[in-house]
Amino acid sequence: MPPTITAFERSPDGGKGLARDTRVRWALEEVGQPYEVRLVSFKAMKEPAHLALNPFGQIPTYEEGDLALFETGAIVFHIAQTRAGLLPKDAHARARAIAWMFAAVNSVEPPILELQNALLLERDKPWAAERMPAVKDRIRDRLRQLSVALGDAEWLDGAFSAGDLMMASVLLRLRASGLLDEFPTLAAYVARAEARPAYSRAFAAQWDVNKPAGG
Ligand code: GTB
Repeated sequence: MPPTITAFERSPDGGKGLARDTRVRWALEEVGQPYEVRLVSFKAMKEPAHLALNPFGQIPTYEEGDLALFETGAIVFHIAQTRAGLLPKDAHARARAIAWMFAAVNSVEPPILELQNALLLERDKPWAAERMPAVKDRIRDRLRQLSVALGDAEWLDGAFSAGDLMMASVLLRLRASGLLDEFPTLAAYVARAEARPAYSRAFAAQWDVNKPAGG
């Protein structure tokens, strides 16, 4: 039986690939693993059957045999560990690729989420405009550091890895803000990641679910 993931029945981004099932689809596509998708509504996500898979009532989840996982970092790590193609064989290179996966979700994604919250949830607060420059500067600090680490390399540490997959997925969410374009080497890095055939297949699969009727 192929693994089954969950995704939004209707993603709030209308299929721009920003919901987190895209990174799991992408990892599965990179390793050539067919998968099934169970679409869930916001209501169903908070019901016991889904909470048994993800205690936070979120997507995506991953089920394979008697294994059930949540958290995209853990899911992509599991896929990368159990199939060839997303982690180097050399033990040290593998450990460094895993470090980049953690860096993506633990060091780079948090300030980006702060921006999303500021834009979506705090826009009408009296202090929103005053806070925004600090929120953006915290992202710029991380992007500056990341662009130094990347330098003029194609990927973060040798060949494309699960570390790049997670990092590019996190950075993609910044595009609409214009902040990514302030760092041309990172914008080019994300564009290279998006040009991978596996990413295109993952994007197309989620678009198929979310595209406007008749689109
Ligand atoms: N840390 C978890 C992980 O990495 O798996 C975070 C999972 C998560 O945030 N899931 C979101 C969710 O289920 C969907 S991706 N939210 C519903 C809820 O909490 O009730 C976040 C997301 C949602 C919408 C957009 N968008 O519209 O652009 C982008 C990203």
